[in-house]
Amino acid sequence: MTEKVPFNFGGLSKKYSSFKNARIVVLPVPFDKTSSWGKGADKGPAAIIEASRNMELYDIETDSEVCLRGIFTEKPVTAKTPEKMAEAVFAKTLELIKKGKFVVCLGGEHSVSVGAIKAHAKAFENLSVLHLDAHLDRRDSYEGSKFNHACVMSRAQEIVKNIVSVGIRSMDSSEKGSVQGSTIFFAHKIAESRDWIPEAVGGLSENVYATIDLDVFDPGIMPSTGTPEPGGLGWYSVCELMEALIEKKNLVGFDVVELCPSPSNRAPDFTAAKLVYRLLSMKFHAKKGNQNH
Ligand SMILES: [Mn+2]
Repeated sequence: MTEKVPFNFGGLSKKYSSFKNARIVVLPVPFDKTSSWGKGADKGPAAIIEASRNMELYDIETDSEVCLRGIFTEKPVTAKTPEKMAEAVFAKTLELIKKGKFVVCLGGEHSVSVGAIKAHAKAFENLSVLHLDAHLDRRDSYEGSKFNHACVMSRAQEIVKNIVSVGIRSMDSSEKGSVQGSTIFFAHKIAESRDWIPEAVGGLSENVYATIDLDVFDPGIMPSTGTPEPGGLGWYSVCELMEALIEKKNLVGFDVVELCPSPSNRAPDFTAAKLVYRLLSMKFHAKKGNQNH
């Protein structure tokens, strides 16, 4: 008799995917109500989980198998409006943190991050946010909603004071006034220099939540997003930044959002899954990560 493999992140056996044994929880939030252009981010979490079942579970760079810490895949969080979604993600995430879990939220469109950021801000003192994105997402409201994906970082700014945005290469002129007090690393500046990583990490407080909109990557490797923008970051730039972050600070949780899967190209789904797994490998391998969380 072969054991039936459940639909979980990494395709793990029961031992490493049960809630009780898991240090890590993957929380799928298949939500796409406010996308402006390409729809389909609601199919993102399932595509990431499906791709993750085909990954090698040994991470070369950290010489580790983070799956041995246990990764539980939660039931998807659903809601009808972005406001209700923020509340539902907040409640679920906080509940998981209180049970000692490290939570990884999978979007869904970017508005799903609001609830996750709020929950981490409540659980961890003096939280700052590292925001990876092509878009600034600082409109106050968009298409009649304050919870539109284009406003997510304005809502985040109401929760945490310190936000560092990286990879930005698209914004509205109305957003120029909204960036005071935050640090922005524009993609064209990143392309010119390599000093930006210590600077970006240095601008964050000890406890950091990372929100990763996959369109931060160049569409060459990540074409499956609702609003792809040219001139994005490469795989190793993002990994290098996250490695420096995890070494120097306490990464308390993260989300990966905005995958709009395309059935004709599975590579971006795999890239998203691998990103999640690489970040977990870094986090639970790093000395600092082990001590603090
Ligand atoms: Mn974006």
